[in-house]
Amino acid sequence: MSVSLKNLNVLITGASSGIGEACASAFAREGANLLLAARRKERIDRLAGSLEEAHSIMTHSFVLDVRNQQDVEKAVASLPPAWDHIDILVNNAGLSRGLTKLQDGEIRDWEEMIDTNVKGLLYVTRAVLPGMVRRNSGHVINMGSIAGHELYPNGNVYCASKFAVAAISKGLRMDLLGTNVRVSSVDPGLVETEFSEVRFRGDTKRAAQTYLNLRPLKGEDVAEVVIFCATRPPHVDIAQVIVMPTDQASVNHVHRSA
Ligand code: NDP
Ligand code: 8X3
Repeated sequence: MSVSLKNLNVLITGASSGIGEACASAFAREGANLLLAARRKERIDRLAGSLEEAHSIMTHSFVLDVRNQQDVEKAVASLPPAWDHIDILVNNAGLSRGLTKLQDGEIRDWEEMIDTNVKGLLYVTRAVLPGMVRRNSGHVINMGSIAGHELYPNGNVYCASKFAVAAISKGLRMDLLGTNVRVSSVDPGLVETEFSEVRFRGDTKRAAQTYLNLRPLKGEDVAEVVIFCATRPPHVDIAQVIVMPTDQASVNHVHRSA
């Protein structure tokens, strides 16, 4: 039986686009109050306003670059009084940069992926988790990827960053054993978002090739899985979910209709 998310406080990183934005809408529909974080302020402000109006929930949006440890710590420590605790953390902020053989790789691309997908996720978790442990209640939902289970040519550092997320999720479950704090890893295959545009630095034509002639997942499909994890009864922890488009059998096997 599912449990209610009404009036729970949910922090979503990377809420300005794609899967994070879809998660925000899905949690809002469930009546949760939302802390929305990303770097693009206008987007999260707009999203916060529209979700507040549509669902009569509380929201607080704030600019956050998860790569900056001090900013992360300060942002979590200085939340307004109404947000004195976080019930659910959705560690979604992440990105890929480039698709290049390792021997030709751009060091700054590697740094950005590792700083965001691995270190950023750790910084946010480190800032939020002690409160959950203190209250003996909470749920960390990490956005992993099929790229954290399998490798594809030229995916090297992005895949490594998602393998790291898988390791962090598993390790966290061990470290939290004996508490009521849950950890889930939601690991999608191809989802059509701004992900590929970011990977190819605004080359929309190349980005579109990624999803050409197949039916990718939508952000909403992944958000539904996140909500499923979050609404299980307290004794149930969905540790890991791999969610793929029907047209994708592995990172290297995709069915394109033409
Ligand atoms: P989008 O590019 O649409 O969204 C990425 C989000 O991450 C944006 O809201 C962006 O916000 C935020 N973000 C990026 N860097 C930072 C940063 N330094 N600090 C704070 N926020 C940041 O892509 P997706 O929605 O697809 O990606 C979301 C997550 O899902 C990522 O972790 C990705 O690895 C993962 N994923 C994606 C898949 C896909 O096929 N699309 C498949 C499997 C997993 P802003 O730029 O405003 O800061
Ligand atoms: C994103 C999925 O296969 O494009 O994590 O790397 S993939």
